[in-house]
Amino acid sequence: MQMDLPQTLHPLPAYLKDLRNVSDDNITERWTVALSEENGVVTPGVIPTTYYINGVAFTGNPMDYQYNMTLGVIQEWTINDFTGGVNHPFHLHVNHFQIISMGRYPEYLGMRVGQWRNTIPLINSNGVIVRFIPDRWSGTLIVHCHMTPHIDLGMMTTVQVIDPNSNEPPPSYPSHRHN
Ligand SMILES: [Cu+2]
Repeated sequence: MQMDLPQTLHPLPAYLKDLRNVSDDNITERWTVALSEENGVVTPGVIPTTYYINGVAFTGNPMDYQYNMTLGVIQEWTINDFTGGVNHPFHLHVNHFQIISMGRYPEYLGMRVGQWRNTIPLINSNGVIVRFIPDRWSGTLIVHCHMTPHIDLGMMTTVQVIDPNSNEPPPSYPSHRHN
């Protein structure tokens, strides 16, 4: 059997623009994420009983969100891992993100700056930076460590994507964790 192989790679979907060189002035929505355990106390050799995202162990209430995003607006998330160095594969639902900085490790498990992923390993890394544009879908989505036992210990949270053009009235959000 003979078949023609493609000579060029398929282009990225239009919504996956290269966001590496976007100037700071054009980034209006930023979120800093801190992963921690046992209220910031790391005890070597001791398995934590609680993990936190920005000081909160997931309550189970999807309305207990931590961050608002606007549909179609560039997001920049800086992720810092203050846990004891276990791999926490940080996972975002719905949208892929582009890796802007890998933090401590320039490359890890084949992941490197410029790639689009929906999960990035955090090995006690600080200053991991990702960017993405929430595309098409608005509503509540979850962000969590992809180690399932860590979700059970609290390492999950929810964020919101708000559609500024929606005719729906905005849901009544709790006011205490708006960014
Ligand atoms: Cu984890």
